Amino acid sequence: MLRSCGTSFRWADEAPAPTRVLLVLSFRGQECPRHTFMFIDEAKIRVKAGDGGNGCMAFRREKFVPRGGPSGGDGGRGGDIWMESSERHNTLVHFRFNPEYTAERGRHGEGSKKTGRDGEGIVLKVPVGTIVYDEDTGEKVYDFSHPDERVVISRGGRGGRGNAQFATSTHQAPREHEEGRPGEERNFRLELKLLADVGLVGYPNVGKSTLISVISAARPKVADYPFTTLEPNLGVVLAGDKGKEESFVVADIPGLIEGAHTGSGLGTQFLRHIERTRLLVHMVDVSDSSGRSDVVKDVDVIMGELASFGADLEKKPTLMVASKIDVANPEKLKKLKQWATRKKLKLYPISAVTGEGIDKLKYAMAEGVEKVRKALAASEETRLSKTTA
Ligand SMILES: Nc1nc2c(ncn2[C@@H]2O[C@H](COP(=O)(O)OP(=O)(O)OP(=O)(O)O)[C@@H](O)[C@H]2O)c(=O)[nH]1
Ligand SMILES: [Mg+2]
Repeated sequence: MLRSCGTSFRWADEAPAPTRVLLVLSFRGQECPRHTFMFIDEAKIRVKAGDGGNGCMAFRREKFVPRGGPSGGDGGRGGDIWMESSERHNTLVHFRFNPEYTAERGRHGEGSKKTGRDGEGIVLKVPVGTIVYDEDTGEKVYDFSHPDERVVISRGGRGGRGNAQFATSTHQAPREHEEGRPGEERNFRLELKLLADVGLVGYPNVGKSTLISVISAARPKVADYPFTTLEPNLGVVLAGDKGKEESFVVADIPGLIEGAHTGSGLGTQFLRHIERTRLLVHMVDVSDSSGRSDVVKDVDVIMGELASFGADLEKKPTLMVASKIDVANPEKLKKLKQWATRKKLKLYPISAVTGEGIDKLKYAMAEGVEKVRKALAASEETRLSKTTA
């Protein structure tokens, strides 16, 4: 099953702190201003660590053991709440569906000096790059800059002592026992600078913004003229079965035209926003609305512009998409298919209007992102094992 999700981003000027001004913007139906910018994904969560179990008040009563003495056990500790950075996550979107977490409480102590079991802790996974703030004080709690970092963000309550603990030589039948301490309850704000995983490229008007608007909650302006998009738009896409969704970030950037690297159209300056993406989706309009007759030339022009940007963009893993197939010119579609077969590339024909091919493309994007993610993790592991050897 595929689902897209609702989300909003914060937009921030990239001026150095402390002059940095943060604005809260929902990108629904809004165009972002012309600045150098970054997108910030944000989530608020409430956590409650487990309460400690109560200490028990009991006395040993057994045949042949007169005055057996106090035997109340201690309560168990409440579970802690941890946060761990993970490379498998790259957005905070999972916290929007599940903003509250409560760890298990410790079991109460029992007679025969039995200590209660400790409560289970909870580990919340966050993407590398997440900064955690205490929502109530505004204080920065932690900055996850590396994978597999783990910190306690909320401590479980201590278990109360049972009456056995209060026995002394002069106080041999204590009735005192303690209640467990409550677990910490805290509110956090999580912030993550979003990097796009997938970049949409192609001529103006091929349907890039329309595609991002049907696969994510981003609502960029869509119109039937070139250069509708003047600034990149980001959208978070969820793909996979409910509860096990993978999320990834897609960037829709202004269209490219022949000579963009020399400044034609809006130039190639926006390509820097997709320099660090893991995958490109190259969209080719196969309808007659493009006004161009040769789809293969369209592909070559865009590839040429990507190559002249100089960041190896043309070598990135790329999914080829034939857009607007609901109004396709059959000749153009056939020609693009033949070209893709010759190049041993898979072509994804889609229509953002009828929805045809959209789910398939979404799965392919998720799969592509995951593949590159795994390859990067493997090469990082090899690098680390070499440096430690
Ligand atoms: N029939 C049809 N029209 C589409 C489809 N996708 C997009 N369009 C139309 O094509 C036009 C351009 O769509 P946009 O999404 O703005 O194109 P873009 O690639 O973002 O364009 P720029 O922002 O100018 O680069 C709009 O009028 C859309 O409604 C489609 O699948 N079928
Ligand atoms: Mg657009």
